Amino acid sequence: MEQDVLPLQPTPAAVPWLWKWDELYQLAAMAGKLIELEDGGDRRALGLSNPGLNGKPYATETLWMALQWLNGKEIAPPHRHIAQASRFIIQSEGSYSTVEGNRIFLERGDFVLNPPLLWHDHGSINNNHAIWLDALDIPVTNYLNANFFESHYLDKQKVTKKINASVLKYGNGNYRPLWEDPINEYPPVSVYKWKETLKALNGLKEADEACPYDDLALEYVNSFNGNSSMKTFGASIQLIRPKIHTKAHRHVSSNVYYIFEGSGYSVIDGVRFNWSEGDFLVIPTWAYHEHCNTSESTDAILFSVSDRPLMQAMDKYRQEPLKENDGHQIVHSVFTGNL
Ligand code: GTQ
Ligand code: FE2
Repeated sequence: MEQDVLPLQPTPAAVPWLWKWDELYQLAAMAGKLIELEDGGDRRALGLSNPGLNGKPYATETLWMALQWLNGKEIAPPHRHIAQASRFIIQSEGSYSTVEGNRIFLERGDFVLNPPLLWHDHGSINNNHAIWLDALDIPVTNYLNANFFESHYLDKQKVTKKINASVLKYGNGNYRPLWEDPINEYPPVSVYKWKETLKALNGLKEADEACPYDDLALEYVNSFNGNSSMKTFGASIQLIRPKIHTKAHRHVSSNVYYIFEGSGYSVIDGVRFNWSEGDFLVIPTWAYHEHCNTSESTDAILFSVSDRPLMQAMDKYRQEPLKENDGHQIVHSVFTGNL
């Protein structure tokens, strides 16, 4: 049988890659100066373009990841699409996202959901610019030829609910107003506040249990059904304690990391990637990977997005540990940014 048709194992075109924060920040800030947002649902988003994907602006075969820059007092006009969207907030003091009339103010570390076909616009009420990491399933949607996109006739939605309504109504997502039926499709609260996430991470630290491959990691879940937050991808927050060096494994799912705090390195298929706050890292599907927090005293906190929920839904997910060398790869080079 032709191996192009039935390869022995996954053969990702996406390559392991690291984008440094300083470079990305400069590009995004320059885009903020040079590019005006226009009507028609426009966004100022810098898509992370994996060098293995022939110039496509995709981070992996399945994930669109972009740095979105919003200037102070600016409005990114309303639109909607079938693509599932989410954002992790890198910087924001006074910026918001309005989803179906529900305006939520955002702070650093918040994880925000935008389920399919819900109208959304973003804005900032003061002079501060905002920077978000957008994660969408655009590559999957386009591969399936399933995309729909529509811009709104208004230049911003009317706010029809109280500010921060979904947070006020559902709290942390563990409670449901008794007069409402469960909404199982997507989590009822459209934001996971950083304050809650940090509390959960600190709790896990006390729990005396850890994962050999990730140290302490929590997936953002739909608390009404236990599933991942989105259907085609999920997101996690991970804390690697000082001096922890995890074991290597590989799985059928690709991951994109954002280094929220701390510094260390990951080894991906034998190449060492040194990272620090603000960097982005791609781990392609089926690549061996392990992580190390090099600090003696501070935690490393990593946000990541994974297409694992999609793989699992289609019964394609597999995972295996590295068996040799006590579960650690042999490092043969250090990533320099050259292909
Ligand atoms: O903020 O609505 O990075 O629709 C890509 C597509 C952001 C958004 C992106 C989008 C958005
Ligand atoms: Fe959008």
